[in-house]
Order: sequence, then structure tokens, then C-alpha cells
Amino acid sequence: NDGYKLWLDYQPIERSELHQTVSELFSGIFFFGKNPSHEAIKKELELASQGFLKQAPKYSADRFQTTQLWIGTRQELSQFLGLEHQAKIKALGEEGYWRGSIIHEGKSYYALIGNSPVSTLYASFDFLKSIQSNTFDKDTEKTDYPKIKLRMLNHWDNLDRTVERGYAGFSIWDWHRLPGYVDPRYIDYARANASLGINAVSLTNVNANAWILREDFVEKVKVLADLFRPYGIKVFLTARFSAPIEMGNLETADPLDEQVRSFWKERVDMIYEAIPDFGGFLVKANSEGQPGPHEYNRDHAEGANMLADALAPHGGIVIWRAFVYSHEIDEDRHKQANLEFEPLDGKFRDNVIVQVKNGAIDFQPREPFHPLFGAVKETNLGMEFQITQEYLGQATQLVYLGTMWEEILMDKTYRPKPSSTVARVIDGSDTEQNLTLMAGVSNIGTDRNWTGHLFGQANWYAFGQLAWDPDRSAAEISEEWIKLTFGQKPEIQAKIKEIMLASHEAAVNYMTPLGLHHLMGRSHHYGPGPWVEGGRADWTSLYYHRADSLGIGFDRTETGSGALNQYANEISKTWSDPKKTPEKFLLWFHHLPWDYQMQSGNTLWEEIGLHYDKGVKTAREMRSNWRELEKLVDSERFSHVDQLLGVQIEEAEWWRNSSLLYFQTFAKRPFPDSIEQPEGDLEFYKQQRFPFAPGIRPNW
Ligand code: BDP
Repeated sequence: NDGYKLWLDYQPIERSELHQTVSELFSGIFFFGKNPSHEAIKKELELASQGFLKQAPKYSADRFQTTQLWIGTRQELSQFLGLEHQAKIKALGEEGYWRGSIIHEGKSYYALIGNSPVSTLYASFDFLKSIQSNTFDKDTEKTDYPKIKLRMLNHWDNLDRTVERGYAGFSIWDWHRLPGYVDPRYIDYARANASLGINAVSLTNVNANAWILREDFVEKVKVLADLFRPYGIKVFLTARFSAPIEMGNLETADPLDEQVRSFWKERVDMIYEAIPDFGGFLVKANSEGQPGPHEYNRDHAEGANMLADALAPHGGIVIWRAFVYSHEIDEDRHKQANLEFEPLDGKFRDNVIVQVKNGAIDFQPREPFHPLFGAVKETNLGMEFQITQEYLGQATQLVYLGTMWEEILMDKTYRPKPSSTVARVIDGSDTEQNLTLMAGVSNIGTDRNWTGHLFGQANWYAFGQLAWDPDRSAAEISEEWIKLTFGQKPEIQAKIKEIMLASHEAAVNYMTPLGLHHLMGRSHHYGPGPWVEGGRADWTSLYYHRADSLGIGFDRTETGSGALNQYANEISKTWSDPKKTPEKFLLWFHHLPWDYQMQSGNTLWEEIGLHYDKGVKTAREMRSNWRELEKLVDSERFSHVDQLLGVQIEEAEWWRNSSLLYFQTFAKRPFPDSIEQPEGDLEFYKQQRFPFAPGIRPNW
């Protein structure tokens, strides 16, 4: 098992009763109506039937006689549903579905019913999942619907097949051979996404190349869009703000210039000609050197609205990123997005979503939630998570991100309502917003197992599940993924779950405990680099940890950068006192003396040491837990994970030793006795160079 099949690995059904039920259902399938999503369902039923029962499914020509399983939309099945039942399904919305048994003239039919063809596909995936995880029960009905409208993957893929931060090999989009050659992987990719309810993808890097907007590239994109349509997936592209200059021979990209506006309108019309349900543009502007409206003294709203106006007649949208910061602005990077976007509240068109990273710095191992969530009232805000583990050990380490995302989604923002959480802001229930979005930066590449590390699949899976329902628990999602990926054995379940649920805290401990952040190696972001200095200040580690002979941490209270004030009063007032700040964010908001007394009674210096050491120990436990599964998991996957856990332990030790040795040069105190004494020579660690680490950017 090389992991290619992901969680759609339909293994033979072992429980005889379930086998019997499923064989019956698969012996007479009837589709109401005809549409491309039904073809997608058929394909899935065929794969599943071969896997579960080792035989092909049978379709019946007649809806009653030989039929067991009905598949169709609410409208198509309306004559078999009472009015009340129809109303109940309808209330679930366009993407909602119902599955359960229907008795008609004394005979029972199992039915998969969606409000649209695509939600019928969602019902089918859910049905298959319940069989695969041994929970299917014909007599229990189930309804479901997504809480967030756009559930989206952001690929950071370049047109030459390299991937920005590509930790799972190269891009799966083979632009060179498209549109003529269609890699079968594209379908498996669409199946996997649809099985999670992911309904949008942006194909290209946010550091965009304008070429993707050329006619010949749009022809290639069209092939993918056509392929993904039956799976309910809309295609988006990244738009380079300076495209009018680069491709339109204009002298400006000023969003208020008429020629610029016509350029975009024509491009957009051309794209919709080829792809009538094109999603729209994802834009990174005026950030990290990307062009944007600021060059013309226009603000983000003017830039976004210009594109939004071109897209609006076709129903397209603009996703405008709030990940903006400039080293020319002498402000804590933490504050910059709020400073730019809060004054623009209410100025964005209705078809613009501002996409905000989960934290204000940049996908660090742990960040407090971004202060924009809850701060604006009349702007559509979307969440951007990073599935690819840029700062979390990349595709070398097992770090289950479900727990981290859950933590953020559950965080209380106290705005706009006193009870508001990040989840309630982004799913629109506490705000006025009509467009809702959760995006995840993809960890998918050309690796046979898609994500480089097998457990990277769990992060793709968890992202999809949380985008569908941000209230789901990370633990429950992990259980589900384990069942679908490793089967039913309870011993496997328990061990893997323990490993997964411990993994994020472990990584935070051995990388950046107690609110420390941005301590990684320069450029590739791999391994420790707390000593990184020189060049642009907010790309160094010293800027963030601020260690000196007196203490460590970034003062973001009023005496410091004041970033804490960007949060609701309930947070900013309380957390301005270090004693009332959650210790996991202590050094994020405070610069404290090495002997500062922690809740445990230890000094800050001791506690830092204890956390680093604990991280290493947990990483070791993860491996010993995994090793208990040697006989229970196939050898291919066992060895893959085992070897990588070996590397993870070494890296955890490397993080701990180098970080503690480095911080000790300021603290000038002994390490706590109870921890393993960091070995080695700081100079040795500093000399480590990784010129070929993935994700390296030669000019950064
Ligand atoms: C940072 C990455 C960089 C991305 C940037 C972004 O290091 O490669 O281009 O985010 O989100 O995390 O635009």
C-alpha cells in the first residue's frame, strides 16, 4: 500500500451482515435523471463495489422491480417524497443532502438524495464512507450540509511545475502537456476533494505569473475545469496585478484607469467564454514584492473592486489576501493587515472576500488568531489555513493540524457579538456576510502518496472536514481518517489517534514554545535558526524573540508595539497582564525577565527548557507508539512512517539543542537538572546549511 488511494481505499467488507446488506444494495442501482455528476457517482460506486465486494455493481433499468438503491435529486424523486420530507431536504440548501430508506408500495428502497446533482454526489461519498468505516445502518437517516460556501484549496503551483513551498514534490498540473494530455491523477484528485466537499481550487501560485491569463493557458485551464465540474469543483486563478503592463502593453496597472479596466474586462470575458462557471481570481497584492494598487496610490479596496467589477457580470468573485506587510512601514508586522484593512471596512464590493491567514504573522507553529477576525463588520472575511507544513517540519514530520485549526476556530473573538468565535465569524452566523470561505494552502504534489508524508493526507482530510463544518472536533476527524486509511482494528485506532493528537503540541514545544515564533532557518524555513539576523528585519529571528541579557519575548502591549490593542477589549485588557495571558502566548505578547515566575513555580528560563525537552520526549513516544503497530500495519506504510519519525526525533533534538544553547548565551543560566542536557556546540548548529531543501527561494 503506497498510499495513493488516500482515504478512498475501499477494502473488502469483513462483517458478514454488512457485506450482505451492501451486496443487496449494489445489486440494483437506479439513477433518476441524467447528469455528469451521476457519471462521477457511477465511477465511485464501481470502484467501491470492486473494493468492498470484489464484483461490479448492477444497474437496473426499471426503478422498482430489481432496484434497491435510488439515486437522484430531490426534484427527481419528488413523487416518492411527502411534502414534509421534501421541505425538510430543501431546507438543507443547494449543497445539502439526505440519505435513508423510503418505503414505496410495501418495498423499501435506500435513497441518496441531494438538492443538486453535486450534493447527490456528496450523499454518495458519505454513504460509501459509512460502509468503509463499518457504521452504515440502513434504518438510520442522515442529513448534512456545509456551513461554509467556498471550501477551497489554494495551490501555490508555478507554471514550470515547481511549487512555492512544495514539500510533496512538483506540481500535479502538467501545463506543458495540457490540453492534449489529461493525467488520470486529475480525476483522482477531484474525487478526493469532492469526497470532502471541497468545491473550489485555485490552481496557481499567489506569487502569480501573468501568463496563466493568456488564451493558450486558459485552454489548458478549461480542460481541468471541465473535468472538475461533475465533482462540483470550481476553478480559480491567481491574477497578477501588473498583468495589464506585462501582457496588455499598457503603461500602467492603475485600477482606476479606463484602459486597465477594459483590459481586465476583456480577459475575464475571454475566460468565461471558455469556462462559463469560472470561480474568479485570488490576488496577493502589495505584499512581499508583489505588484498592487499602492503603486498608483490606490488602496486595496480600489484594486479589488476593479477586478470585482470585471467578474460581477459573470457571477465571479475576487478573493483578496490580507497577508500584506511592508518593511518600509515602521510597524510591527503583526499590526499591518489591520492597519490597512480596518479603514476599508464597507468599501469592498459584495463579490469580494478578504482572505485572512489564521494568525497575523505567517502560519507559525502556533499563533493567536488574526485580529482582523471580528474587527470588521461589513467585509466578507475568509480563513486561510496552510495545509502544507511550511513551518511545521514540512513533509518530513508528522504533525496533525486538525488540533491547531480547531483551537483557532474555537477561539473567542468577543466581536461582533460577545459570544463570537472565529468559526462564527467566518461561517457568517455572527456577521452579515453572504460569501463565506475557508481556504487551505495545498500540500499536494507529485509524490505517489500525494502529500510526501503519509500523514499529510490527514491534514488534507481534516481541512476538508473543517471547511464543511468548522465545529467538528479534530479528535473525531482523526478517528474517521484513521478508520478510512488504516481499517477497523481498535488497537490501530487508539495508537494512531494518540500519536496524531499529541503531535502538534510536540512540534510547538520543540520548535517555538510559550509564544516564541519565527525562529526557523532562513529562506527554506527548515530547521532551527533562532540566530538568523541581517537583511530585512522582519525576516529575521532576532526581530521576533528579542532575547537579551534581561529576558525574552516581543512586547506587544502598550509599552511595546501595541498590537494587542487590535483585539477586543476582553482580550487586550486581560492579556496586557502577563499573569493573565495564556502561557502558550506569553512571549508572543510580552518581553519578560528570565527569572519571571511561571504558573508552575518554575522560572521562565527553566520552563523554556522543560518545554523544549518535553517536545523531544513526545516525539520519541510517537515513534514507540508507532512501532507497536509493526505487525498491524502493512510494511510499506509502516516503514515509511517509521523512518520519517526517526528523522523527526533527530530534528526535534536539533531544534531543542540549538535553541537552548543559543538562548543560554543571553540567559547565562544552567539548564534545569531534570531535562536532558542539550549536547553539542552552538557553532556547529549555526553552520548547518541546506542549499537544496525544498521550498528554497534562491533570491530570498
Ligand atoms: C509565506 C511563504 C511565502 C508565500 C507567502 C504568502 O513563505 O513563500 O509566498 O507566505 O502567503 O508563508 O504569500
